Amino acid sequence: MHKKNQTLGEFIIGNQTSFKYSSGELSSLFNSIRLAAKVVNHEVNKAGLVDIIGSAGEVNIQGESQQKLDVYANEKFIQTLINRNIVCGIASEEEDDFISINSIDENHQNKYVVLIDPLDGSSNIDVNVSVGTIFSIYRRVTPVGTPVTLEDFLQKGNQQVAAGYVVYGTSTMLVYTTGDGVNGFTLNPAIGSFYLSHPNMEFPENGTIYSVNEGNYIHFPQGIKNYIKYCQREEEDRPYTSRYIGSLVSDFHRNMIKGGIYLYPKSSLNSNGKLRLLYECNPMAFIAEQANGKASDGFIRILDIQPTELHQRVPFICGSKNMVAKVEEFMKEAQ
Ligand code: P6P
Repeated sequence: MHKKNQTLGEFIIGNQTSFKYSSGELSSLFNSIRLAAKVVNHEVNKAGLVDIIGSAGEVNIQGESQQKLDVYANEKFIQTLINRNIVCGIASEEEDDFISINSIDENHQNKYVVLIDPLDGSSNIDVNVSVGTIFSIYRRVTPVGTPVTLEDFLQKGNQQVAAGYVVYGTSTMLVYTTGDGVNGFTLNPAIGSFYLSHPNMEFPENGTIYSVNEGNYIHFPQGIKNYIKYCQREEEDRPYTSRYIGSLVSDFHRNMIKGGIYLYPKSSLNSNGKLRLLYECNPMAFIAEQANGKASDGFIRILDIQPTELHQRVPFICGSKNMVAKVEEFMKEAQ
């Protein structure tokens, strides 16, 4: 049930019954994410004014230099999640290992693990291009009352209880699912509230936008090369358009609204692609499927992949279901 101009808080309360776990816990989880999103949004929007642009001088486990806003966003999301006392563990792109969080009663009673990419697309920060936060939420699988373990984080994407992203673009939006469709909320910065602006978001089954870094073309598998040429074939009057922002959340968001496909395939440069399974591909795949879209590694469903490492990478093809199916056809033919 979606009422016009509903706030995010009202929406969460109004839809708690559709969340199969304790309603209060979901509200608390999303309240912490909502708060962190507002705080990070404030910093992102003034990045050009304050000396927080540029590397924090450190390098994260991915070997990428950490922009100060990366570090800031990471700290803000972790702190707000800890303060709500329902999370027993957090994994982040910016943290080498997962963080174990004890409950206030010190008896490890918290039930949820959260995995985040606190600021995806951060190389765009200092050129004023939109960036995003991605989050993925699971129930722990090890016994409550014991410290969280790596097993709690290495769950298949089809076990997620919620996932979402914040896109810091021309407006700031929070888009999420708890397994009952996808809804988008736009921040009114004047009063600091998110309002339901995009109820029941869905990928059109077909689209004409493809998003891929064609600079890597010669390194792609033959099936991907064949698909890109298929998109460009003029004799069949292909109305395709190439749009690649270099920020997954922004490309995904545009493709979900207009119809399109995002591809980050494996290549001779990256044997498993670049994107991380746990806190980029799985949450975006959950959202895609809940929005009538599709997400695969070119052969199998992203959400069925059994993770083996916290920061593992997978090839990622995601968007309008018929476009993803077409890529899988080309990959199969080229095998
Ligand atoms: P490339 C950003 O670093 C990111 O993880 C995604 O947001 C983005 O789509 C991709 O990498 C860009 O990578 O190699 O094309 O610059």
